Amino acid sequence: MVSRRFVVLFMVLAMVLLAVAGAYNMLNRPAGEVSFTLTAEEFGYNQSNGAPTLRVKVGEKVTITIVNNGAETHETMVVTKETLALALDPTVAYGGEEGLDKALGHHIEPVFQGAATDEAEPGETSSMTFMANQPGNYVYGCFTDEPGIILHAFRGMWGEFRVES
Ligand SMILES: [Cu+2]
Repeated sequence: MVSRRFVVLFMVLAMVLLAVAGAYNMLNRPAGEVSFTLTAEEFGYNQSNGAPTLRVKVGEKVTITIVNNGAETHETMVVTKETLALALDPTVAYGGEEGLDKALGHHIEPVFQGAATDEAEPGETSSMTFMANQPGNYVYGCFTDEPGIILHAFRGMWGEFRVES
């Protein structure tokens, strides 16, 4: 009886220790490198699952790769939520890339240096690598347009990108 109680107590203690060690490890995870691979199609990323929220730690070197499984050209850029808000405004989105640049007052730019892929044609893969050196809540999205039509981001092709301190 006593020994069984001892075993149970020992197991509980071991679980508590493991949980504490796990939490410590997570909180103190050294900044390193992290990579994500997303499929791109009309009109979303990882469409069957919805665009995932990507989380990184400040200071990490981030690689995002898109695999274009769609029938149109796609890309990805990490931008501010303000830029996305403009892209989601129909009066802007229906003007395509040109309309967005006009609304921004300049050509669209990534929020981190290098945080944009080249355009990927159907069947192609394209990557970006950048340093996530500023904490905050950003978004990634496709800011190309269908010929003469609207921005892909407006069609739902975007997701959250969080840089946690
Ligand atoms: Cu696209």
